Amino acid sequence: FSDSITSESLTVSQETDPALIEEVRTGLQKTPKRLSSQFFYDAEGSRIFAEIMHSPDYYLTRSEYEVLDTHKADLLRQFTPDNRPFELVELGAGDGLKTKILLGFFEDQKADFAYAPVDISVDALEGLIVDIRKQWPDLPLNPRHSDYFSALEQLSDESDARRIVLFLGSNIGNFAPDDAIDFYRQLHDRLQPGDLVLTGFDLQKHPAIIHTAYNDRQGLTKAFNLNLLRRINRELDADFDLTAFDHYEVYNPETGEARSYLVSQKAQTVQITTLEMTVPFAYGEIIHTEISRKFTRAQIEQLAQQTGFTVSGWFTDGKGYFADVVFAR
Ligand code: AVI
Repeated sequence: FSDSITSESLTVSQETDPALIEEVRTGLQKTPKRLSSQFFYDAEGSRIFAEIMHSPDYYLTRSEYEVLDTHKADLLRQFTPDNRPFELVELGAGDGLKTKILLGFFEDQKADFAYAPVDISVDALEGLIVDIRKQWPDLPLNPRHSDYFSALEQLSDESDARRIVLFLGSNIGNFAPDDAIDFYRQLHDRLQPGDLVLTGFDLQKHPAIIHTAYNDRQGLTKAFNLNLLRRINRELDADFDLTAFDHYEVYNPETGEARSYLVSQKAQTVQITTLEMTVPFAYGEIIHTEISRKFTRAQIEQLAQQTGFTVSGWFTDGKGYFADVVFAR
């Protein structure tokens, strides 16, 4: 199956991502220091994230699963108003856990569609393809190993299928607010009238519930955050002492942002041999690694309106924790 993955070959995962080199070089010279959560997803990071998705404190996956399962028939109706075939382009497909609910249902209903999973983790993509081929051998698959923006550039105008971009799992929450606007503007530019975007938004709720999701009792989020340093050690020949950094998360209900940090537990210096860099850390100094934004309905409607879309479907779980929202181009 590997030769059906377009854009980059599978061997890429063995080499250091040039974007990681740039991120480490510039991010660790900033005040405060920062490293983007985009780089969490090496093989180990993807494995830990899969565990997080199944963990009791991380409600997001369960909530979205419920939304998609409850509303799959409504979604299919939205996707096929006129029996035109459609292509589901899933940005950041991961292990496709939730998407499989839709794929299974659409297959049962004999819908005419293809599935194009896109992911920056080749390991996640590989696993997903094997899985899907096993469960639905006849489902047309167009996998792409790429980041979101390159995937958008590759959206072709050749097919007459309606494009339905899936951006599930609150991945949009990991974008800075301006980048989110920019992202939907780019989507709007690349899609045709009648195409749709289905986005999973984590909604604002009791702050304690959100706080616990990113401070889980099993320590999975801590391991996930620290794994970024392990990745830098391996790929850039650095000597971060993983026992000398801790995970810290804060949720601010005024901004709706959960922010994750790595905290230096002592004054220390880290060598990054490949970059010939020495990075000093004061006791208590942080590296900001992730934003996980939570939305209100008004903010989501405003996002659609600012970027040229109309909200054509709004689906939530029973508790109102999570919304999967259809934007129509
Ligand atoms: C992938 N993303 C939506 C997750 C989130 O909730 O922001 C990543 C994550 N970070 C910590 N736990 C999970």
